[in-house]
Amino acid sequence: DKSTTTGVSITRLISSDTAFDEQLSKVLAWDEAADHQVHEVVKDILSHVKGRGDAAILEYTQRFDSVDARSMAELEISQQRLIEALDKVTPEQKQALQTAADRVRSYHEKQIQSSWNYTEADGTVLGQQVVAMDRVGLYVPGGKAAYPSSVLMNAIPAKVAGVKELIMVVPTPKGEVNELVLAAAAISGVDRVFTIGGAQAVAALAYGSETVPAVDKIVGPGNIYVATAKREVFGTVGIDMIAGPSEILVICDGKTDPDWIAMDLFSQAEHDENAQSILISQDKQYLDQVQESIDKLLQTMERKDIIKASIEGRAAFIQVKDLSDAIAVSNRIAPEHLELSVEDPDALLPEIRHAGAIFMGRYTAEALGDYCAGPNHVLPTSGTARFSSPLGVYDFQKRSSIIKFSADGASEMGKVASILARGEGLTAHARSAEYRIKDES
Ligand code: HSO
Ligand code: ZN
Repeated sequence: DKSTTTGVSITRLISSDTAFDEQLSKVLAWDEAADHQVHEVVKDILSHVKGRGDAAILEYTQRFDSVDARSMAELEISQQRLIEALDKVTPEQKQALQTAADRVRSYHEKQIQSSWNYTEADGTVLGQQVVAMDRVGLYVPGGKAAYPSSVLMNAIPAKVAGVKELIMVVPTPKGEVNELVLAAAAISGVDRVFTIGGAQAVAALAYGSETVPAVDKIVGPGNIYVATAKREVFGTVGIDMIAGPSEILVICDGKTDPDWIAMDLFSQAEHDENAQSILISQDKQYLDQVQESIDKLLQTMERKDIIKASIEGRAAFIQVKDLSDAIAVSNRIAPEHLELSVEDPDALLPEIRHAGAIFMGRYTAEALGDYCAGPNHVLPTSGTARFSSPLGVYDFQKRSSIIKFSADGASEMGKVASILARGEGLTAHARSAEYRIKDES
């Protein structure tokens, strides 16, 4: 059902309806257009960059971004230029970036994993050594989709993890640079920046060229060409998760100012037409009030066309029996962002099973988390919070197992390994282990 009391029409569901499950599945359904043509174009770009390096990157950048550089060197932004960006943004912007960066850094420092080991009675030592990746590439979209906040959210965890070299790529269509993006890169300690984008930038990072060093992992959001290229180079390099449209789910007990909730829903809706905003409440009248706020506030929004398209296309208001029913529905959705706009969010928290980030209480707007609370804003979307986690320091660290046998340990375990190896028909394994078994005669 679409309720059209006024301007904006919003899908309404009731959790006790027999068809609810089916209706909810429809609301959540999200087809990522698997575009065959895009795939072909991307594969072509990847192979050209792999084969011809700088020359190909340069050609694509001239063609797609209308940048008339004659050498790759012209497409690198110096550290000096990054520092200058800090003076080109306003002092308030610089301060706000700095505050956000400090908070993001402090939060992520808590995520650092350490190496560990333990010693067995016979002196055998077992452990795990944690090491940062050597080199990471950060993709930053150009133009309107360029979020300086995303530079902080991707770059800072990598640097906190101890990544030695962080290489950022950002397209600059018609040569236009985004000073806030450069300022964010300066503040977060990005080591090198190239003004390249698209599949050709992903290829440059994955394969390396004369000028662009090959990285071990590529992170950061991008358009369909970038996402397709990242999928394609996965295996040669690591990649982060590929993000779907942003989502917010608000559970409200009906006592938060409806304007606040309407604006929280808008805050995701304004990202793009496919973003999803869901409101759950046990109070039908409250849902009506938020609908009224939406109709009233929409007219005042700069991005009202995007918001309207997102709300009409993908939003839903769900009426439930009570708060525990609300949690059950939310767990089924596994939202990227979950706001618990209720009196006692701590009482609900233990019941939450799946959500990228949980925003507790009426004061905690998702927008604060998007910019400066400290936790990462790169979060699992499209229900993937069932099995994945926010971007973090752990995504830039890897682990090696450590095994150090004492003579006694090797003798004891040699017997076990030998039996298992012979069972598998692997005689070299067995004899390798048996050499270390002590002669007990
Ligand atoms: N809400 C976005 C992150 C963001 N918001 C960047 C504003 N700028 C992630 O879902
Ligand atoms: Zn946002």
